[in-house]
Amino acid sequence: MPPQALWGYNFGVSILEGINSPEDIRKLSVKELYQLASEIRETLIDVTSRNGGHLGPSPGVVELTIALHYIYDSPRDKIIWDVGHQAYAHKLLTGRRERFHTLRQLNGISGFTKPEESPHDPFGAGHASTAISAALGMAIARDMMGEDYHIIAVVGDGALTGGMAMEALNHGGHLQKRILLVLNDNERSIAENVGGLSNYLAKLSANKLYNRVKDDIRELLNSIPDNLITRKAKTVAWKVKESLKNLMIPTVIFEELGWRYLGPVNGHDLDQLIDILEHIKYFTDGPVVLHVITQKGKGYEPAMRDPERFHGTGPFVKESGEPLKKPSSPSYSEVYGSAVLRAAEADERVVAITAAMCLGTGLAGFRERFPERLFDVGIAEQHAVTFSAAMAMSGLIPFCTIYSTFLQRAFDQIIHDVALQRAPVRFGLDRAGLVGDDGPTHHGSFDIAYLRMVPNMVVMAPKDEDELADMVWTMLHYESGPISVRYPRGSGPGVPIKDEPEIIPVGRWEIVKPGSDLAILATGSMVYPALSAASELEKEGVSAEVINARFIKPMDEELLLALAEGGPSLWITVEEGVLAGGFGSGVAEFLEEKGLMGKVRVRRLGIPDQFITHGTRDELLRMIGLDSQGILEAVKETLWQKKGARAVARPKRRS
Ligand SMILES: Cc1ncc(C[n+]2csc(CCOP(=O)(O)OP(=O)(O)O)c2C)c(N)n1
Repeated sequence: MPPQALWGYNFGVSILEGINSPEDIRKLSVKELYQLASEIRETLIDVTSRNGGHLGPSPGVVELTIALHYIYDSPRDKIIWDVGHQAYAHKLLTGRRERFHTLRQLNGISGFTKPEESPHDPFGAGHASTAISAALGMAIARDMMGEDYHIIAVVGDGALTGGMAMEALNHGGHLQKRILLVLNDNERSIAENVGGLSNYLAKLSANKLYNRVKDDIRELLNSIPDNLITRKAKTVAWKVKESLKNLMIPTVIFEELGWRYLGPVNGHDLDQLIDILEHIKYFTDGPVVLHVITQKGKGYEPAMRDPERFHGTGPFVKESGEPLKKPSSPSYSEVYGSAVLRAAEADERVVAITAAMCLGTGLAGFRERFPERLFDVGIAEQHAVTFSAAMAMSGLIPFCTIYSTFLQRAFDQIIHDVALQRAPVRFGLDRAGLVGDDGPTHHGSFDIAYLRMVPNMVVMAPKDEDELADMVWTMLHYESGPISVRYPRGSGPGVPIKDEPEIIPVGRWEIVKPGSDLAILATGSMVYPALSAASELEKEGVSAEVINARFIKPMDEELLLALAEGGPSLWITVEEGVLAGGFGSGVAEFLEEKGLMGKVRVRRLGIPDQFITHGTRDELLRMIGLDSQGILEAVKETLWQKKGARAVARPKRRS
């Protein structure tokens, strides 16, 4: 019976509710496993419709997840999910069912795999293309320590475009360790997958002759009762099938690299999956690739229709798939995307580069308008940066647009290929600061620190949408070297955007509110909360100057000197980035260099030296004191501590 026909199968009682660990799955019949799959899908749709999340990746691998847990013995055997965004079914089956409704919420379970959450998550993830390296490292440890367990890495065809995955494939062929790489091929990254490799995978899965012969052999084997066929005969049949494959598919890249290639198999057909996984578990040694074909969003019509939008979604109406709340103002990503599009209209040398995040970075409009000038390089941030550097060195104007957290991957390329040769790459760092429910793997906490230390680099952060548009315009016209702008996730204060953008003089700050008792030097997303704190202080008779430190590098030294010489002697710096090596550190370094340390007391506010959990952006900002109330309290506390400061009410500590 084809699996689709079984989806509606219902035995009247919930099977999922009886699954407390993978052991419970092994007690079920295949028919019951299909019902389990359908219940899991319902739960995934239900919870993500309320909490948001990755609805696309997880429904696509429901049968695969069930089959893996049916055959392998987790947590003894290690299942490593690349990215970890497709592991929702895995979470449901590994003791996290009762907490699943807390997915991605503060104090709830994470949207990614996380060892501290469960022994069934042997390796944490969030960034792509790490699973094969992790599996190989684990295999070496297993063998050196004389242990015996199976290691399975589940990697998407998108993640396979990442350099790390390629490096590990190469190394894995050399090491010849027993690991299984399940290649989950849904022909998509977030958008359609790109490149020669994805074309090649499509050819592999479309090899009709091979697939037919393979299915015939399988059917033949299955038609013989188990008591009439020995394991040995089954193995011989498998070998015949393998030899046929090698005849019909001239070069299987994986095999050339030293991996045994099996598949492709239908990833929604539990019988087939169980059959082949069993074979792999008992009859193969060394590195094996199992090519599994799945459909993204399987079972949820809106996600199958628009997998790009549902890859990662906010809460939505279950029946229609429509977003639950429509933002009242355009997101920073959209503002950035429109500004880059405007730059492209003004100058035909402008090109945009994305590493598999076209929609997320607001470049979908650019893709539509100038498809030949938009380069999606796949999940390949390092390549994206060096590729952009060469474009810049050769006369183009590249806007290399990458989430802050993923640009971490390309740190050396930024230094070696961009900054060292002053290549005028324009960097757009989306989702800089806390991203909210995706949590610590995705927070853009480090970019101020990792960019401001690089010589020749300009680092900007806008206070609002209009300033972001001006900054993109400034980037278009800046040719002396690399220049970057960081902006947060979601919407800003919602200010109107001028018809004509303006160039901002590089290194020039802005005094947004004058004051005499203290100065708040805020950057980017922290300027408006600093202004609110300042107006509260005003009510208590404290006059705070608020400075929009829109250039983190170079800083406005003229303004800083004037402030140190004639302004208030208490400075509060505020940034949505790590304190270590951040903007506040830059201010302190400046004072030290100029011998002004004795004149000014600096208190730095920012992300403390710890990984911040998941939750809504507002909750997290509040938690670490980066909202207006937190700034207000920090100012009062500092004033209260400062010898000789004017009397202010002692701040109450927030729990
Ligand atoms: C280094 C890095 N860059 C970008 C991303 C954002 N991202 C998350 S999932 C994904 C697509 C992954 O595609 P694939 O591996 O095929 O898995 P699928 O979502 O199709 O199941 C991308 C680009 C990431 N997690 N890590």
